[in-house]
Amino acid sequence: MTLISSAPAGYDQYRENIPRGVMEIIDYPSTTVGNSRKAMVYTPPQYSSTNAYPVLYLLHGIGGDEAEWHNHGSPQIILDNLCSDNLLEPMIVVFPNGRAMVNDRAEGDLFAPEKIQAFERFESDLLHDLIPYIESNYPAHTSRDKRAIAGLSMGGGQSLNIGLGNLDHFAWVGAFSAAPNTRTPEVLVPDPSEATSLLSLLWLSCGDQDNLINISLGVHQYLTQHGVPHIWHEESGGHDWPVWKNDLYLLSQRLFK
Ligand code: FER
Repeated sequence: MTLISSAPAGYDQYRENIPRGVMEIIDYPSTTVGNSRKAMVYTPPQYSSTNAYPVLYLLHGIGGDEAEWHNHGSPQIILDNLCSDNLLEPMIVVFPNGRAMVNDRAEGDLFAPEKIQAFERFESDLLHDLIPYIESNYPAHTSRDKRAIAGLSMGGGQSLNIGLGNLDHFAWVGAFSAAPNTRTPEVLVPDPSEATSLLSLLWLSCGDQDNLINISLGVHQYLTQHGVPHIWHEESGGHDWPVWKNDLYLLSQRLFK
């Protein structure tokens, strides 16, 4: 399926007098890395610990860390506005640090082999450390149909690798401008009929000026050939924040519905 749309003007602008969510920084113990790791967590407007919320894990790119979305993507404004317009299922959004190593800051040679490897290691940190922490410290639903994973570029590749590789954990998977860490389509989706029956949403998007677009196109073509329902959203733009913010706006309102 192809879908052409973009967010309306003002979608990422702070509005006065609407209920607001809260963005906070957490530390969680990681058995995978062997230390305490940081993440950011957004809880929605009118959040109450007596409710139960679905959770989106939203991942950053190779130049970022757990604060990248917060620093560049105005996610709390976008999500608060969507909530205020009744377009969003209230959800918790977790912004992890996808570089699972002791020094996980985005510094030095970002393409060094051990740093690229740390993006692979994150799968274990997410599944064994962060998700259990979130689900025991927040009023989070714990079933696969209430868990989503999405991300930009390096985090888009991670979302496909981890999400499609663990369909017992995730029913909702999204990749914005997926990077070369993306596994080949045959490895991502070895069993198209299983993926079709388990996925509630598979979202792929990329800017038409992005040098990495062939990676997304390759996955899109494979999915099309094998009859796996998905959304392919090619939009005008490059490897950049206007595209990713638009993608968050469009994807988030489809989740958990
Ligand atoms: C690469 C080009 C880009 C690559 C990763 C990226 C692992 C990631 C870009 C980003 O996250 O913005 O060759 O290899």
